[in-house]
Amino acid sequence: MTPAEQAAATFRAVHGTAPAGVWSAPGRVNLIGEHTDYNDGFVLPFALPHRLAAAASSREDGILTVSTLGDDGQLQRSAPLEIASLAPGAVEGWAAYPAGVAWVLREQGFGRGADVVIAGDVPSGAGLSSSHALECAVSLALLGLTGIELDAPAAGAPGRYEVARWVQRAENDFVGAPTGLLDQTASLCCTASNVLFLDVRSGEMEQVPFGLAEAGVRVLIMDTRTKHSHADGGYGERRRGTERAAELLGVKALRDVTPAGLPGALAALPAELAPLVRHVVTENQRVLDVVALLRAGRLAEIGPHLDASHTSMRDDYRTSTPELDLAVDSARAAGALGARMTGGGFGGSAIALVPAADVDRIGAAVEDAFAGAGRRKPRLFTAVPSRGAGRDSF
Ligand code: GAF
Repeated sequence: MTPAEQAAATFRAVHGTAPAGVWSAPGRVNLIGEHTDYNDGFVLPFALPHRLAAAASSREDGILTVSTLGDDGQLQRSAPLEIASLAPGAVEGWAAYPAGVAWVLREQGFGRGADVVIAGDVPSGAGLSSSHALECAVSLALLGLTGIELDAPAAGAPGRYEVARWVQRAENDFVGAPTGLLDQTASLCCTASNVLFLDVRSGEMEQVPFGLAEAGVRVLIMDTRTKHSHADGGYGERRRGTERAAELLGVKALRDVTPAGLPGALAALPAELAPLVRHVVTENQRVLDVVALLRAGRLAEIGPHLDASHTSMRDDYRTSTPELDLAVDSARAAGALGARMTGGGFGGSAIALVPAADVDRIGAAVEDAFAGAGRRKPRLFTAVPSRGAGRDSF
């Protein structure tokens, strides 16, 4: 069953009728460009084939109910939420994500009651953006129930990037996770076969072809199955550090520090902030370098930039973990062309660019390394760039 079929079937089981529609949104990996989004910089994600689907029907009483079918097959049901009374801090736990979306859409004039049932296959807590897939699918469902489809926009309807900004507001102000724009934009704006080159400052986007098969390579995703959450302190602390550094340097955001200006900036900063700035400035440049290689059809040559990105996150930004380092190091030792942690860090997943013929061998070497180190078996899979969020037939 597809996620859409599963969500529709679960909706029927819970509510006794077919849903009015099903909308779904993918998880993502970020190829490169980490912790650059909230510094007005560049990111380069692609959408996973894994999706969360929201089956939904309108309610006339202004109430939102949400049920989710978890990875473990268990159905969790939120308490009924009155949309008119939603306010930051009013809802806790997983239900805060869909409630935050209902809250932000109410603020935009789309405050309608609904029954929503979520199902799908984006691994949760793996740093692959399952929470944003959920938020984006629910946004599309609640908009869709008011007659607005992003793929066939009516006059005055929001664009995908605008919806991404609303989802960011839900996440920042309602859920309380101080995340940037990478994940929602990836889930809403990525397209099949491409990576999305996004300039967060201007909102400009380019779909850059990412022909893995033609280049004879694959992206191996290595979920370390270790904890990851951006509502926790480390992410916010890094973010505040970069904002403080920008303030001290007298720039709007670290995007304004160029590689040529980096030595001067580093000399002017306190020792604890300098490595954060070095990461952001060099990472922005690595995104530009990777995009240049991809535009030139040289995908198989991007590996050293992935490696440098990981080193920078491990040593300067300090968002890696022993498990992420183990995944990256063991994949490289077995012949990966490049590897790095992906997403916010503090657990979650790493990616490796591997020759197509070596996927199984490199995956087995990573598993052996985890077993040898007494770690939990990682979840490994390959993924191709897939379509962004949209309405499904079911
Ligand atoms: C998380 C956040 F949600 C993103 O906004 C981004 O900052 C990322 O960490 C790091 O690049 O996924």
